Amino acid sequence: MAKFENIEEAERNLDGRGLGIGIVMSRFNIEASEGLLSGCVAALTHHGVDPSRMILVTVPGALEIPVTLKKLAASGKYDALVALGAVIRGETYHFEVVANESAKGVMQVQLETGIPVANGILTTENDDQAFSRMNEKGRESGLAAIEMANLMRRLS
Ligand code: INI
Repeated sequence: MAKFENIEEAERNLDGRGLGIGIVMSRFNIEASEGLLSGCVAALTHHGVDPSRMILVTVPGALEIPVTLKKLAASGKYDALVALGAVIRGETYHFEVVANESAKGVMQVQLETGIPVANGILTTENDDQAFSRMNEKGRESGLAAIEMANLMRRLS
């Protein structure tokens, strides 16, 4: 990124050492969720997050993710959280409800608690789209969690 003289910049920091990360994963559409999880955990460990500082909590569906995130945030043990799940239009007529409400809940948790939450809940038309995006989306979510955890520390 361009440097501007005389302006302090909070640079992107992807050093995961010393961070506690909580992952909440929906078991609905489990194959896609597990693909998300493997991309996410690979990114976290690659960037130095110690597996002993991670927790994985699974819930029945995406609508149960926000309240679980809120509980983890309240524990004070985690610097950032990750929400993982797949909401697939082909599977349900209330796709919009599940997709919109889970995203809204994730946003609400981070704003209410101040603990950043990376939103790795995929919303797709069908299984194939979910399978082709799951690895990269999981990876991006892990990186976002590390970056935001470090940014929150830097700005405190
Ligand atoms: N939950 C998901 O995580 N993905 C979906 O695609 C989905 N669909 O298709 O309905 C889904 N529904 C379940 C929902 O999240 C709750 O678990 C359920 O309504 C019970 O509260």
